[in-house]
Amino acid sequence: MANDASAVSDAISRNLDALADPFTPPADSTLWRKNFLLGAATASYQIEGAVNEDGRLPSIWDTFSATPGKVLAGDTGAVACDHYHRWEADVEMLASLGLEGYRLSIAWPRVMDAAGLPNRKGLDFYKRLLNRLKEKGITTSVTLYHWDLPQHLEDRGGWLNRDTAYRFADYADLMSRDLAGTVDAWATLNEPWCSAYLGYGNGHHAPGLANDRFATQAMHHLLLAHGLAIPVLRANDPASQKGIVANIGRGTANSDSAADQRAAHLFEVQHNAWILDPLLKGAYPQDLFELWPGTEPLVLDGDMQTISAPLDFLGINYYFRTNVASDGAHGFRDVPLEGVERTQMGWEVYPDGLRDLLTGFKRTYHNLPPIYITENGMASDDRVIDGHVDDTQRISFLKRHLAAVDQAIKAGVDIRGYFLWSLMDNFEWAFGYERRFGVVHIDYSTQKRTVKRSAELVAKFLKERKARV
Ligand code: IFM
Repeated sequence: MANDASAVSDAISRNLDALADPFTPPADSTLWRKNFLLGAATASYQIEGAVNEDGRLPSIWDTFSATPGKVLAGDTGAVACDHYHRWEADVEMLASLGLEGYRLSIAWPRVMDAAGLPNRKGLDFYKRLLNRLKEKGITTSVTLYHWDLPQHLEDRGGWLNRDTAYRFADYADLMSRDLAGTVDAWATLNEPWCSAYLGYGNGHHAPGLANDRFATQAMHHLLLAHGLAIPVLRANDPASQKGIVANIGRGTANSDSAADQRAAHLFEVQHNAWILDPLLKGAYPQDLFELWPGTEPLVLDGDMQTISAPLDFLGINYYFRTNVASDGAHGFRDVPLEGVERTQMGWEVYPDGLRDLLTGFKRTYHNLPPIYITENGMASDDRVIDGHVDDTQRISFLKRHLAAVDQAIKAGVDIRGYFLWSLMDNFEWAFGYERRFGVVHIDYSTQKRTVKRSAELVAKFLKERKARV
């Protein structure tokens, strides 16, 4: 494995200077500022594998992916990128690419047993990983919950059970006591919209329940979990930044009609305001309950205050836009546009959506915290040919989205960094291994890592930026 790592870093250095460059940002881009953090992101269940090792308990994704018909081709995260065993080579690869930040998540079922006691072996894995990242000078951003809920908590109702929020605060307590000093930024949750809506609203993700009322209640408990964890993280690890990561979606109207304009507004209420309003305004958007009448969650006194505790940063994940029209009742329906550029996921490539949402949030939320783009990237059907992966569409995608970030910064939005999704190809949830989001290619039969051209170009830019006085 060590040889693997040095072969990868030798190849990176050999290739760097020789590359023609369709990626480097223009000279006036704010991305040349050295304090703009450029890194890559992953998540535990998507890369680690080793699901039965060192005392890790089952998660809802082990259960869900083992259920026939839930994941494309019956794929599971049992082995994934085998990162649990190959983490040293993977850190070496990150460092040789010159990536300045790494966003990872901790698998809750790996570090805590059903009685709430620490699992030392699991904790030590993250401790070794984070220490090594710090030794390499890489900024560490740790997400506590990227969807792998311990199955024993789901068996007691999962995010429909208010108690899960308190169990999450215990977990945050344990992690931040143990890992304090190795983490630069803690994010409580990744994309609560996906956990609540895909997990409990339409059932496309674990645990696979489908009921709008469940979705709003699960969201409330997720946000409560976040709000309960923030003061715990502050007390245990005062030097680090604390925040949360939200996925956001751009909705555009299919026509100028008032009904379609309203539909686009409702789309963004459902995707963005549902999460951002409680966090930043301390209230759910009432329009949400026009879309889903009768789904108001049970909210106890003080909850909204807990949820809207000040944040040090807001993580934003952005991928695509959705064009919508009125559904003729009180909602919206997708109207896919013809002739637009799409990715392997079928998602439209629409960088302006990122800029427009960010500048819109700055207008809407007067207390908008500093922002990190915690995920942005695309899937393509990448193949290794003669030892190379020429992921042209991704190079152009990244360049255009980074330009959108630059525009938002110039329009006054405080954006501090950007993490590519993802460092490496990985288990793309219900789509299994078919969809490749990495800037590093994984051959799942050999676990060979091949740095894609996009990663080489990012590395070249970072090297040039570093060399500037
Ligand atoms: O792979 C996911 C990630 O886990 C969460 N955000 C979106 C990515 C692409 O679908």
